[in-house]
Amino acid sequence: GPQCDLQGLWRNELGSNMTLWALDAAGTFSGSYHTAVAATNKQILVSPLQGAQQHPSAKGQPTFGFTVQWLFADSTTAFVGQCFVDRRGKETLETTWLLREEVPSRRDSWKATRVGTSIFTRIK
Ligand code: B9F
Repeated sequence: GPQCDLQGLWRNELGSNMTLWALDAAGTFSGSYHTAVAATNKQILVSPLQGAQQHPSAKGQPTFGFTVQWLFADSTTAFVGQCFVDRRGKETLETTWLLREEVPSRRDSWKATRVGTSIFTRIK
């Protein structure tokens, strides 16, 4: 079947946009993330991401992971997912994310992680 290509411009159900750059030979990649939501009064800044795709050459619907280093918050989000491609060649990234917020003490660690799912479709 057709290959699923991570490189490009993607949008999720929240309206967040991300750009993924071409993979290197090892399957690692970088990109940028522009979140549409933040739950903070701070100004949203486009933030860098770093990731890796599994078996970068062979198979058609690879798994991948990436982390976003937010430039406006003391927090980190990690996404894992899989790139699916349908018979018409339409690509979808099915992901699950963990958002770790910086908390002042270990006693607050229990409330520091959010989890969710997100679906990205290609816009370019
Ligand atoms: O809102 C996050 C943040 C961390 C500490 C203050 C603000 C940073 C942006 C996260 C964006 C998330 C969503 N956007 C998206 O596209 S990543 C997963 C979702 N998908 C207050 C404390 C922790 C969160 C809000 Fe904060």
